[in-house]
Amino acid sequence: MPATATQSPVRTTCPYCGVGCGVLATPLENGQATIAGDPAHPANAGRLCSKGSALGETLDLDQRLLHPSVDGQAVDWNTALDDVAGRFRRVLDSHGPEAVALYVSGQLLTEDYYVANKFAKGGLGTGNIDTNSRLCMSSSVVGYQRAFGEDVVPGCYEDLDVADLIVLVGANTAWCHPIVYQRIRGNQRQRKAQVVVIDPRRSATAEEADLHLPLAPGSDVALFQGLLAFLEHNGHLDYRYLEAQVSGFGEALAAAREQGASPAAVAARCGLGAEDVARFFQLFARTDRVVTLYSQGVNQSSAGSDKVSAIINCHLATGRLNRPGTGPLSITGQPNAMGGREVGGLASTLAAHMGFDEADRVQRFWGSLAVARQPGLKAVDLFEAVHAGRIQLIWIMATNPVVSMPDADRVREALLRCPNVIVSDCMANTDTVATANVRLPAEAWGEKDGTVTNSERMISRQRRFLPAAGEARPDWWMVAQVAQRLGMEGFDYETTAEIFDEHARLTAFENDANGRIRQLNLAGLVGQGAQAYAAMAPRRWPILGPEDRARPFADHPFSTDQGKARMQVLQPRAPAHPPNPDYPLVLNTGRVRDHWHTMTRTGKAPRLGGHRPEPTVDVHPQDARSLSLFEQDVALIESRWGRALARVHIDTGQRPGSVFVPMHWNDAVSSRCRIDAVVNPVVDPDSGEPEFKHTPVRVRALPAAWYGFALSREALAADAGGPRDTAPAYWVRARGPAFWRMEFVSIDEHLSPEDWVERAKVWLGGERDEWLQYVDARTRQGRIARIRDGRLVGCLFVAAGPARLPDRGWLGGLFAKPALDEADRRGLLAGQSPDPGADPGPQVCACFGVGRQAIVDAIAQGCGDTDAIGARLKAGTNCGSCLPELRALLAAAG
Ligand SMILES: Nc1nc2c(c(=O)[nH]1)N[C@H]1C(S)=C(S)[C@@H](COP(=O)(O)OP(=O)(O)OC[C@H]3O[C@@H](n4cnc5c(=O)[nH]c(N)nc54)[C@H](O)[C@@H]3O)O[C@H]1N2
Ligand SMILES: Nc1nc2c(c(=O)[nH]1)N[C@H]1C(S)=C(S)[C@@H](COP(=O)(O)OP(=O)(O)OC[C@H]3O[C@@H](n4cnc5c(=O)[nH]c(N)nc54)[C@H](O)[C@@H]3O)O[C@H]1N2
Ligand code: SF4
Ligand SMILES: [Mo]
Repeated sequence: MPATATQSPVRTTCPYCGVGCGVLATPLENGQATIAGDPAHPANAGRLCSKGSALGETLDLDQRLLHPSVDGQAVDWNTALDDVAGRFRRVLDSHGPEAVALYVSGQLLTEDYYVANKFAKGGLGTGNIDTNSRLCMSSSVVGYQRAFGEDVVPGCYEDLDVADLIVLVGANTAWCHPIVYQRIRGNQRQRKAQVVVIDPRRSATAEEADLHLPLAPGSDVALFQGLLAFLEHNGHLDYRYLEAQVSGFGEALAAAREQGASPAAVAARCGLGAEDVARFFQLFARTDRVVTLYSQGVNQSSAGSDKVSAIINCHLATGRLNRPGTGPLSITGQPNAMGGREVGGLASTLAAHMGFDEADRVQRFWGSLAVARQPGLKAVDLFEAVHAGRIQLIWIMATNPVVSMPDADRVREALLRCPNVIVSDCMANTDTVATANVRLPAEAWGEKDGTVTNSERMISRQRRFLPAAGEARPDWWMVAQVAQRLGMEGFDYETTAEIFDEHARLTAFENDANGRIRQLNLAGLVGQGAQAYAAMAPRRWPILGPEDRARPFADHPFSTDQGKARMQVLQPRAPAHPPNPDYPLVLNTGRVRDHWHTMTRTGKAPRLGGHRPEPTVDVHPQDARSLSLFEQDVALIESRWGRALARVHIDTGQRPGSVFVPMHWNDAVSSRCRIDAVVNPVVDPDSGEPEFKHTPVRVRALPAAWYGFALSREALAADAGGPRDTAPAYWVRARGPAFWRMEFVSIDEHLSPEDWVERAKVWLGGERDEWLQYVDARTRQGRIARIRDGRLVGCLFVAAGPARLPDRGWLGGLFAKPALDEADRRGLLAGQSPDPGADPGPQVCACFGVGRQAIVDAIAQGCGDTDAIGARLKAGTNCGSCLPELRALLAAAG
């Protein structure tokens, strides 16, 4: 019987990407909730992508961290907090404030973030608080500060609805910001806006662009400098705007001019076709309403800040910002990357968009606390200081650096060496939690309460709709408790409303002193009271009164000394570590559609496990040939820093010489698929943001002896030692509907099919159940199925080659059957679906579980567009995240 709702829907915000979609969550009797898009939220108007739609599947308590513990012993909160305070006291007394650090996250709420930042920079008096936004947004922060004198995103999503040209640079928006992408697509279809995608690989986003420029990795500065020179040479600059609003343009233009304005020369430098570059330059020159939206292909680079400046230069030189449909728009990754920037969570900023040169002002506001006077260490340097023992205590909150930092094995080593590692997380089994001395259970989404700011400066409420799990507590509460135990004043908060109010007051505090206005100003929310905070509708800052301003600089000077924006003098430079004979390929990394970061939450949702059940290394056919790599091989990817495994996928969308691997897989769900162990720790000199998109690597196939997979109703323990200790070299676990899935490859030639039967019994358990089994030593095949009361409970298949394995989709379907029939049993033994045509193939639509084959069939039967496919199969009709793939299948069918 379906569970019934216990109350009316709660308005909250999705905890994943920076689009910041509004969610209606309706709690159910059974502790779960139904999830729907909030039609009243301006960011999404009721839509949700695949990840947002599946939020209801992530709420169970499986793998939750429920109790505090110290050195592996469960303790009560008092003991845990006393212990943490004691550790701080000892390190502060013996080594001073520079020996302690916090490493926090854009997934904290603004209230958590404000308290953590105040604790570090005010209470402890150290700048050593950095955040995973260092890995994400810090190059954009530098770019905006350089240009505008303040970290302000000048535009908003509405600009994407009315622009005539949208340039997406280093952004796979279709997969990473799907609801914003749907707005872009809407404009492309209805208003015929042109979409240009600049990305070395043909991503899902690039597939649907009017023009795709697969530039050489890292050559963005050369491309945009070339564009600037072209615009000047052909008389497309807005000199009136430049004279009135911009400084430094003479030098900036001279530097661009040196690069030459000819599209052919620029194309040669960027590894592009001259005609494509000319088309892009002309489109940009001819179109007034241009938005350039960019993300990690720009930020995560040893030239990240310059890439941002090169884009902003082109907008300033043409006066294309601060008007509807124009502007440079960095899209933020995490739900509260912006909120973190607002409170000053980066080691390089102080608080409320004030720098360390304004420490006196912050000191006046924070009163008795001794405010830090120097910036702290940025993430990569911070973990290096932990490794070297200069930092003796680190408190990590809401981030998983053992998986997400570059040179990740060294980060793990640093944490294992550090005597005081405190981790607050809502999950128990992360690779970072495994290194902690003290584990603190944090409230998860649905339990916690506060605010987040999305990519367009819109502040929305995240509201509680579930009780806290176990003994979980809010992050701000833990920090405030420790601060109070250390005798710090100003941490006796009782509610998030109070904290938000203090943050709002700081943004307004002495704002406009000496004529310098900080655009981040929430004066209009100061003193609003708990009720108004509870009911707060989404608002976009600056918030000075009841009306919001969509464009902060439209009628105000920039936040620089003279009130003018500043163009930058730039010189293109090559990525820090070019490929070389030992490591001839470029490793590019990023995201897949249905997983979020280190998978601690999306890994729980059955419907999100089917789209990409394994990490792939995507290789161009040409490279695959020269490296003797074949589809479905398992490859070892090695760099000077480390190694990782992934399944080979041959992909014509790759740029030859580059391979792409997703960042999500980790040691909790796979064997050595943590790609960040391979990534070089090079950073941008100004922002400190790591070069995640460019590491020289070599790739070779594992000498596989056995390929196999297992499906089971119960969780599978791949690393459980089996007979003869035959743990496979490569394994990956994923969640499917009604079953767990594990894919594996073994390099052990001595194993026989019978050994696999033994192993299957260990993995699948249940000695007493009925077993179906078939082994053939000659053709090297093994098939085994466990059946209880006529139902399939688990199965395992092995073969000498990947093509000899049966389809997972058909087998997955058997788990849904109340009883197997004779044909099913014969199929299990034969390793083949009794009706091969019924094989659904890999999952495309996560919402309705529609496989590739059904879509291909529907197209063959006359469905000519996505609407027709939707009408027949429902695929693509809910969240729309699979629409690019549906269109690709339509295009492939011709
Ligand atoms: N599904 C999903 N969505 C997410 C997330 C997630 O984990 N999963 N995470 C969120 C977060 S925190 C973030 S930061 C965003 C990231 O969102 P995106 O930045 O859109 O995603 P990425 O896949 O990291 O990288 C984007 C593209 O940069 C390209 N690129 C690599 N090198 C270069 C280069 O030199 N120049 C150019 N122009 N492009 C290059 C890559 O090929 C890749 O397609 O996504 C957010 N949304
Ligand atoms: N190779 C490669 N590496 C990358 C990137 C890349 O493109 N390529 N991208 C980088 C980028 S842009 C980012 S943003 C990072 C993201 O990397 P991480 O921040 O390390 O990834 P998450 O999995 O989001 O980690 C969040 C953790 O916080 C926990 N958590 C969730 N909510 C809460 C909460 O409210 N409180 C607490 N205390 N814990 C919570 C989750 O269970 C999880 O363990 O990865 C970076 N690393
Ligand atoms: S686009 Fe998807 S992941 Fe991002 S906020 Fe909206 S629903 Fe959440
Ligand atoms: Mo990010």
